[in-house]
Amino acid sequence: MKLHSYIVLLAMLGGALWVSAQGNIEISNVRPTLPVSTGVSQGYANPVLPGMHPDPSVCRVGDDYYLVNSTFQFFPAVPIYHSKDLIHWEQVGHCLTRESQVKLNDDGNSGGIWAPTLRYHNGKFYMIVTNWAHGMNQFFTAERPEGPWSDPVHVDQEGIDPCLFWDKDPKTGKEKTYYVGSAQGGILLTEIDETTGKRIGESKVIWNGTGGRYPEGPHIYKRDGYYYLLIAEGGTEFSHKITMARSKDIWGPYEGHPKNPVMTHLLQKGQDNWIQGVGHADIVDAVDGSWWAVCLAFRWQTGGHHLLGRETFLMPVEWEKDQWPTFNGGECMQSEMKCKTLPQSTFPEPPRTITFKQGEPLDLRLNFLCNPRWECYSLDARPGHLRMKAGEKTLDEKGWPTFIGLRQTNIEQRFTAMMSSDGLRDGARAGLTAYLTPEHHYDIALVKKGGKTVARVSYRLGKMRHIAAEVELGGNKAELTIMGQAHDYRFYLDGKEIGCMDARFISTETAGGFTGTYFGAFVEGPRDSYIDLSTLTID
Ligand code: 6LW
Repeated sequence: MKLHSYIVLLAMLGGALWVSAQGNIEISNVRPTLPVSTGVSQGYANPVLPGMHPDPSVCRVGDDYYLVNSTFQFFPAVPIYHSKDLIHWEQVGHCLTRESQVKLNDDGNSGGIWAPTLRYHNGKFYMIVTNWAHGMNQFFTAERPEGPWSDPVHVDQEGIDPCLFWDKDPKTGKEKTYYVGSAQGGILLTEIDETTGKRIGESKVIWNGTGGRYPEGPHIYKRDGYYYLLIAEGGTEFSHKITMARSKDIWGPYEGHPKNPVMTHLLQKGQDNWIQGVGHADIVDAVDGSWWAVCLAFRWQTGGHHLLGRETFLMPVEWEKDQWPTFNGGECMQSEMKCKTLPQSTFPEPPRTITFKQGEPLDLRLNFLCNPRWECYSLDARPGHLRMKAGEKTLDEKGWPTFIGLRQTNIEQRFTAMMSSDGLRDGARAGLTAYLTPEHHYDIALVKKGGKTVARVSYRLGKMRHIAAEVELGGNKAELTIMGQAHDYRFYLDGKEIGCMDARFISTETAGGFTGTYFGAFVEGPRDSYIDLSTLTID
């Protein structure tokens, strides 16, 4: 079947619904429902966005806050969240929902989309990002956070972790657009032509950081006549840190913050903290004049391993006029933050059970791997079900296996689906996976062999492939469950445990990369094999 995509812009009462349909699968950006205000203003829980939400970037429009994250090989790319208090976030869509914006097809684990920056300028949203699989640095614009977002403008500048900044030329009073990114071992600045993405003049390394490895993730702000540069150093692991410098001239020289690093947990006082790897921050001035930083960090589990990826955390920033800012009073972040906050405003929890209906857009939490092959997915084949057909790739391969999943967001979390083996041919495998990379995942799946169906628990650990359990199925239906816990994953067939495996072997420390665990449903094998999914439950 030929892949076709089109965009429909629909005017709706009280807002707009934007739908990009791919085959019969709709990826939509729906305006958020109104938040329920609780009015509380003391304390909050970190992370504010649990599960794989690294490299957060935040901006404010009036009293609304918006935030984006990296998504690597997952599609749609760059989720966009909305908040009224910086603590509670509701996803309003994805910035990149179509192939003309995001090509990921040749991409393996942790390639693709890295480190976006979100800004609001002159009545428009800008999202600039690195795509390793296609064209490197590029930016997109939108009138509304939920889109539609434009096609990319490619920026003629090497490097990663791009940020945009606008400033008036003091001599001419004309506005200039700057690109700042990480390249050549430092933080690189260049002026660009916003309409073409072409560089204007030379690019220059303006700061090398304080000597930590991988100076990266820069964001630039102007306050009280100073240009402030906020960056990450130390690499995105236990030695990660946030550092700052300022200058009266955007081109430098930059002097470092006297208290650098302004935040790190790589200190004695951070050694027993559950939260580690703090870095890659962005700051925002709130509507009440307070300042806040979002940053990434991870929560370790099972002996110094982390599995959920790098998550988004929030901390207060004190910033008096002409002074250097202080991050969280110079103290480490905690999972229970005790500080004055903006008046708190919550959103309804997303449903625990995801259903599939013809004509209804997919739940915004769901992702595919790379650019999906739309002919492998259908909402039309069987009402109330998502039919997933085996494609050319298996779960063990890079690229686009037939897969749909969502982030594991709690260390203790259960993922369940009801499956039937009716559509499976001999040699096919379909089920659920706790997935970090093509080489590191644990699966519970229905396998058809010699006319019989078994429920199989299997592990892929680098070069090792292991079948841990096979239980013959009585009928043609089964409820499969994966249960995440601090030290183990447990696997259940119709509520009965049939396998258990140490969590640490699919941790980032073991497997590497920048992503976090996804819970997904998949099918692989002979091309005429399929499964029909009616629900996916995460609780
Ligand atoms: C990102 C870099 C980083 O580009 O990890 O933590 C990389 N920081 O800044 C990928 O997320």
